[in-house]
Amino acid sequence: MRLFVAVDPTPAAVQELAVTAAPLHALPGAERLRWTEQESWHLTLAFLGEVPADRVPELGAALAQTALGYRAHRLRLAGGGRFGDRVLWVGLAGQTWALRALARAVLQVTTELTAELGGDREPELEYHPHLTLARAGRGGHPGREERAALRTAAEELAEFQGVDWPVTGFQLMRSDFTAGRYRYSVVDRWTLGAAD
Ligand code: 3AM
Repeated sequence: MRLFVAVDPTPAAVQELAVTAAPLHALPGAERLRWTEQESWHLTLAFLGEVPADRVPELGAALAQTALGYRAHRLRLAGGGRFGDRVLWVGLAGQTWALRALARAVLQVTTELTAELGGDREPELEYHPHLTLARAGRGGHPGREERAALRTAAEELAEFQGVDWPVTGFQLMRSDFTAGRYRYSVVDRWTLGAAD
């Protein structure tokens, strides 16, 4: 199964972002973008790729151990931008160093397994915490309207400052490509366990 590890923003943070993002859907060309669904909004800590079901218990044990070593922290969804002409994202502010440390640890404990399995995990040169709002280009290169919509939406998000919310844990997610799109489901979840 295709797996990744992610943090979910709280419902209040999601709701606030939904209100902020709604007008972006009306921008010229925005209808050509593939907007992510509010129900699946997440912050990816690490993408693992294809992992056989019989390796999931050991993966879960390693992630459970990792969770024990990190503290709950607070984040805000803030700002926005784009990865090239492909991805529109919302950024993070607050205790982002804690999220980065957690992402680094998750990457470390999963690298041995993913390296052994091969797979298509792209090398992460730099971790850039973000929530993906929309993607451009179905298969091929995004067209002019899509690129313009992506650029304008990124500019509109630049000043966004969301509410403060707690990161209390993370989850192992499964990604299934069905009916023409990826659907995500939770495989397991762990609470951050380090004492203050
Ligand atoms: O939704 P975001 O951007 O947080 O981009 C994919 C998505 O992240 C990323 O994993 C998350 C769940 O699908 N992803 C997909 N394929 C990938 C790959 N081959 C990948 N990351 C790295 N290498």
